[in-house]
Amino acid sequence: MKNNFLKTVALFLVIIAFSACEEKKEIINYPQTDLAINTIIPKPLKVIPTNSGFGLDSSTVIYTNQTVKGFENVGKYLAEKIKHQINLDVPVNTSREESATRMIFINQTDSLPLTSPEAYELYIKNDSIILNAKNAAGAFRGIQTLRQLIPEKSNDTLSSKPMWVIPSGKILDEPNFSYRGAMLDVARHFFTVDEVKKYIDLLAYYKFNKFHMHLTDDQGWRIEIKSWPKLTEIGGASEVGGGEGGFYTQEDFKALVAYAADRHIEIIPEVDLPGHTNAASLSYPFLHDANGRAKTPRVRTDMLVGYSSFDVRKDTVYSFLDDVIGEIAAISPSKYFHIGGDETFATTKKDYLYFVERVEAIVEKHGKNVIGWNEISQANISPNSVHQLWKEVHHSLEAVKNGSKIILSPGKKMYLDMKYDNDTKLGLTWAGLIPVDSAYQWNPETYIEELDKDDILGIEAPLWSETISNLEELEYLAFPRVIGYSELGWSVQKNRNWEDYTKRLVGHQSFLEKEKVNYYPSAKIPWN
Ligand code: NAG
Repeated sequence: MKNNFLKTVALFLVIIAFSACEEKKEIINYPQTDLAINTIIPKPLKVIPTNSGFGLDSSTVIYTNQTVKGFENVGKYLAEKIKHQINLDVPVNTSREESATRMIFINQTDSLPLTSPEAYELYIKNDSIILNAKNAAGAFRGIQTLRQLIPEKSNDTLSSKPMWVIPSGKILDEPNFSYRGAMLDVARHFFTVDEVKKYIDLLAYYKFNKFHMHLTDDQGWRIEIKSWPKLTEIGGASEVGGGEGGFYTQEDFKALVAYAADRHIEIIPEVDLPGHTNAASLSYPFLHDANGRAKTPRVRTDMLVGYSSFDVRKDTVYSFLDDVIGEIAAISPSKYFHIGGDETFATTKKDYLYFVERVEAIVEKHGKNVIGWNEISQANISPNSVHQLWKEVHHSLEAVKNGSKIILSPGKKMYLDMKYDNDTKLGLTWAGLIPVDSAYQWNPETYIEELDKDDILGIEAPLWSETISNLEELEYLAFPRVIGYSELGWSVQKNRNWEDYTKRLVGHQSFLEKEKVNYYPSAKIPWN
């Protein structure tokens, strides 16, 4: 209470101090720019234009609330991106300099007329920009909107210094879904820390908040487990096509978690079990189910699925998993741990159900909730476990009956590894072709008729990597479809429309080019 009062007084004094200098400001007649004609993706909830502009120039200063956790970092991130975008230095949190006439305030407030913790409110006026958010995550989403409003070119006729004119008005915004994810398969092909960071950075620009890492599969084990070193020594040494593979040390993984967290993105680790485990069984043969249908482990560089299984009746398998899950859980702040659970054709159904229930208990013992591919909902699991739909909708109905929430990743709509069209050189086709318009034109809220919106946590776009082995190829399959998914996750249905979306997407071409994103130049988008 007292704290809030002091904060209000401090803010008031700052405002008075700045208004006192009002007379020094140049009077600028901004050209009529219209905030209503913006290219913001994902589309904000509400945009109310006014008839002026804010001139971003070398006298602009960002003022952030230093006392609230994370706000100063949001200000610094904005300054860094402005520098990168238009090569303009904007100081953060400095005591006011004489030359500073324009302010960008990033404030914490508890009184937004919106409910999401990621909500924000952006006022663009001709002498200041005020971004209000309940917490740093909301402020971070808000600065992405602001970045998208900064024009590429300055107007050099308005004042003595170059000015980048941002149209004025008010934006009220919050996400439709709390879970907006992308997944990367780093097992079929390994992607370096820097490659993953670039993808995370791009996802942050589009307000994603989850990044799921598929860390293990038949062809590779990609995360260091100190108590079981052969997992990466042997299991990490190859990949699809016979390349040398690779793995993340625990330090690498922590660095990625921190990098994502700075962008208010949570990393969710996945260890795919009990199938998709050839690399683990190759490293430690006792894990392999030698008496069942599973194929004897060997280095696998092909793209087949469904032939491996752990021996789920052995207690040593569970002590191994206790170590693995324990080590990863200790360096992973997410409340979720993804246990895979898909395509266990080499495990009997009885064994599979028994296994999922035992592994769920291990995950919970390490303080996490399970996420699993849709098959896990056949087991008797806790309602806290989250179900990720990729294929069988009837499993999703079982999951909801059990009280679980759903993440939607339907293969035929959201698999970024599906080809755009028959000529696409990369990608697969088992779930169909996914051109840019069909990726965008569907409604997650009604995808499964029987479900209520409340049953759905959100959406996630998986990118399996059997056919991609570097960042250019990753970008080619992900962009621009993943930009459309950002809008499916963030924007309310009534604000979404393909015609309007394509017009806005065209406005992102220069961003993609500046960031050297190797996007697919879909003929359906009127690119310049
Ligand atoms: C599925 C597999 C996955 C594979 C992908 C390719 C899931 C949950 N499982 O067969 O291992 O990489 O499709 O599209 O998707």
